[in-house]
Amino acid sequence: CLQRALLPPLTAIATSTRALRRSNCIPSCSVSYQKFVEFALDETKRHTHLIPSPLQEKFSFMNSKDVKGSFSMLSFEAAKIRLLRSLIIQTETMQVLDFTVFPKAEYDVPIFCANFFTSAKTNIIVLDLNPVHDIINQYEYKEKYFKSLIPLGLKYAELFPWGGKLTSESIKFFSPIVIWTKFTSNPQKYDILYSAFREYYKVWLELICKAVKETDESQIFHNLEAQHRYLTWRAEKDPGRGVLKKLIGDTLAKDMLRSFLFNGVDELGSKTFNDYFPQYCCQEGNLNKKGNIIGKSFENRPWNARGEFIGSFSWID
Ligand code: BLA
Repeated sequence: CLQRALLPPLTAIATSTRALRRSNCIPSCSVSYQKFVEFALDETKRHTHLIPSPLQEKFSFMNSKDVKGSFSMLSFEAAKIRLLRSLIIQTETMQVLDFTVFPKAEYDVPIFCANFFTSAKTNIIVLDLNPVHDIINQYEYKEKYFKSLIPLGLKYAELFPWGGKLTSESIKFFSPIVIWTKFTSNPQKYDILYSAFREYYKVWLELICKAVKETDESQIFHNLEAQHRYLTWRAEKDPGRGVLKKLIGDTLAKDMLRSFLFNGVDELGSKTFNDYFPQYCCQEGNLNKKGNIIGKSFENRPWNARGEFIGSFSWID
C-alpha cells in the first residue's frame, strides 16, 4: 500500500489548501466539517500517495448565486483510489459535507461514504462503507468486509438511533454498519460523529491497504459495473439535488453532480438509470422525478446484532 508516486504539483496543493481555508466556518454555525476532511486527508497520506485529480482544476471553490454561501471542493487519486473527493457547503443556515472515496475497479472494497447535512433544525447523517456488491444475498462478500466490523457498527448504532424510513435501493447500498441517523444540533453529538468518522475512515483505509489487486477481467468488469450502478443511483436520486439547484442553479448543479460528485457516471458504463432501476420507470417511460418515493420502508434498523439482514422488501423489488 505504501506506494510512492511523483510529488503532486505544488500549485495543486496550494489550490486545495486555499479551498479548504476558504471554507472556514462562519461564526454562527455549530459545526465545521473541515476538520473531518483534514483528518481523512492526513490519514490517507500516511498510507498512500495522493495525487491531485484533474477535476481539481475545475472544481475547487465557488460561491452560491446569492454570494452568501460557499462551495469548497477537493479531489485526489491514489494507487488504489479512483477518486477521493469532498464537498463542503457552508451557508448562513446550513453546512453540508459530502465526502466519498471510490476504489479503482480492480478492488471490490466498499465505497467510503460520509454524507452530512446540517441545518438549524436538524442533522441528516449517513456514514458508511457502502458495499459495492449485494451483501444481503452474497454471504461471502459480507463476510469478507463486514464480519469483523459488526462490533464497531453496534457501538455507534447505540449512540445514533436509526434515522427512519428509506427506499429499498438506499438500503441495498448500505452496509450492516451504516450510521443512518437524524438529530438536532448538539456539540456532543458532533464530537461523537467526529469519532465515528475517524474510526470508520481508519477501518476503511485498512481494507483498501490490504486489498489485493484483482486480475480476472470479468471480476474487474463486475466491480466496475457495480460502481457505475452506484454512481447512477446517486447522481439521479441524491436528496441534495434540490438544495444544490437552489444554491447554484440547474446547470451548475447538474455539472457538479455528474462531473464532480459522481464523476464516472457518464464514463464508466453505458447503462442508464432505467436499465439499473426499472422499478422507477413510470408507465410513460419517464423517470419518476419526485424523489425516492417508491417502497419507502425500514422504519427500524433492518440488521440484527449479528449483522444479519432482518428486513423484508416489498413485491416491487
Ligand atoms: C436526505 N440524504 C438524505 C437521506 C438519505 C441521504 C438516505 C434521507 C432521505 C431519503 O432518501 O429518504 C443520503 N442516500 C443517501 C446516501 C446514499 C443514499 C449517502 O442512497 C448512498 C447510497 N445531501 C447531500 C448534499 C446535500 C444534501 C450535497 O449529499 C445538499 C446540498 C442534503 N440530504 C439533503 C437533504 C435531505 C437529505 C436536504 C433531506 C431531503 C428530504 O427530506 O427530502
